[in-house]
Amino acid sequence: MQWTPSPEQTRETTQPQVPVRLSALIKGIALASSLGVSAFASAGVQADTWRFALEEVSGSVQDAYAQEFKQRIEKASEGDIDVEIYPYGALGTSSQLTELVQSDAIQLTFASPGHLASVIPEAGVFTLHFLFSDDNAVNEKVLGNSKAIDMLSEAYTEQNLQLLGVIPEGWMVWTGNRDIEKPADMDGFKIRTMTSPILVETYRGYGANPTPLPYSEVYSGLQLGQIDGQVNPVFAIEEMSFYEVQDYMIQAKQAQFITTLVASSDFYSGLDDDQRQVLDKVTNEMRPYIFEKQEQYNADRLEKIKKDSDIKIITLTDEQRDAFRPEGEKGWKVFREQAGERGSKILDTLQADIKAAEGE
Ligand code: 6CS
Repeated sequence: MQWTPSPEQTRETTQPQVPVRLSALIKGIALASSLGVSAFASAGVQADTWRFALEEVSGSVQDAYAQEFKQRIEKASEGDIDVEIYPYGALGTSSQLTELVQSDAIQLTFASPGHLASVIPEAGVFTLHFLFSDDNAVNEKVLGNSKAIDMLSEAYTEQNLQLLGVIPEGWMVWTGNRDIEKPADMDGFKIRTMTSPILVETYRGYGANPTPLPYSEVYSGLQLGQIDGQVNPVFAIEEMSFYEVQDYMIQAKQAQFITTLVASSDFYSGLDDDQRQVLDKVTNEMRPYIFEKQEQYNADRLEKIKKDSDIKIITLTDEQRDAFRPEGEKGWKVFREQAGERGSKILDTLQADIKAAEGE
């Protein structure tokens, strides 16, 4: 089938645009500071405009979150705050978006641990294989109230980031130009991963040949045969058209895709009390909304993929999944080494909380 890029995909694959726009935005802000005026004012933007950048395109789970967040914030603040949404491709790659928040050029972004763990290794806990419950409702409950999140929050603060939410977006699903049903099938498999070294080592543990790339380069990498496969939730496999250039989709429930919502610590602590309360209230209340939404998006997009393509969809049995566990859990050791004592505590706490929640 001929692939026609959507306007969002065209923008996000036009790589040169990213650094140009990024540097223009940063330069504008630096110039404003040197002139002693508010960067927002110089850009013609009110001080209560919150710029919110996404790591995903329009129509994604992150976009659904941002659109609802915008409505709720604008309503709760009675027009005091305007939220401007920048879909993936408008400002930069995942890592660049985090840098924009850290430097206060924008106020909010999603920072997925699959990339962010390069800077905050503790965040890599969310990318570990066979850690989370097979029942995603259990995971959502744990992520909403585990003490592990408070410990993680400290690590974010050290990088001038305020952790505002931990959001599951669905099971990570392998796609490939070959079937993967047993660990030996991973041998030499050139799989695109997000850029965190913990993820890279996890896939090396399976015997695969991991290739870290930005999200925007995955489609062309698959199409040109530079990589054999990739891993992402179903909604993303559909909206980024990966399924059109792959022969197999393998559901192994080895990991959840979990993202984090962040602001800069300076921005957060500089908010007046009313605005901070609005932000905290809205981010708390968004949890059930986005959990339901991601389930619906993943289910609907799976049906769309089945209808629109002849990709073979394979769901591994519990026995088949068990064969992957020992290799998959090699990543845990790498995580403990890279994330140190605090990281190990976060992992132990999460694991205990998941077990306890499964027993309830
Ligand atoms: O694979 C990635 O890089 C991206 N995947 C998703 C579903 N969201 C953002 C992330 O950067």
